[in-house]
Amino acid sequence: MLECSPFCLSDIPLPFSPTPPAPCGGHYSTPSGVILSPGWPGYYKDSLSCEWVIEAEPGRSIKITFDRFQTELGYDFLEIHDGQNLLSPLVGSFNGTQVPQFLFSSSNFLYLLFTTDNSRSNVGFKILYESVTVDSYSCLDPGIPVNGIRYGQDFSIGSTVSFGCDSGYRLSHEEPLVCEKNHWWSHPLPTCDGKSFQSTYL
Ligand SMILES: [Ca+2]
Repeated sequence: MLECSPFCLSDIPLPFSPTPPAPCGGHYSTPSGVILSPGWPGYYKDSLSCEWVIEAEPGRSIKITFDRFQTELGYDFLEIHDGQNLLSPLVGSFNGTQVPQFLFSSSNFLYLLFTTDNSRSNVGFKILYESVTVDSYSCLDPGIPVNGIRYGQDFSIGSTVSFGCDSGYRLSHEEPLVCEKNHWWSHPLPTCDGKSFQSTYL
């Protein structure tokens, strides 16, 4: 017989329910909102497979911003597809802490799939989304790297912007970003990496 002394934890009635933990997946169609990894603000569980679909009004796009992102590097992935389901083009498969500052859908749907393996967890993610209008002749503001600057203010199709870093920081890639016909930039926004990263090359 199971002995609980002085009492079993499960026997203690909660005076009221706290905020329920974030669900594994869902369909979101409000103009803006937040998607949290299941269990937030605690660690996510093992062996998850959670799907989210974000739907904006027809003719609009979805912008998502990564407010927090940390998963087990190499094993727990957030896949983002540019459309309604897993068959839509893959935007990226993110793990560890490497995510863009934000990204956009090219249609009014975005599909997210979070899969975790059977060991080791982390805090997961907090993603903000909003429905936005995309100008038919330009890309959206690509942002500016932390500790860096951007050269170029023209975001129209075919134009390029480039970046530099504050002294002591190194640009992660030098290629300028080109605004392509599909309203996407040709590369992700570079990062400005600090001195601690440089020392690994010396
Ligand atoms: Ca894991």
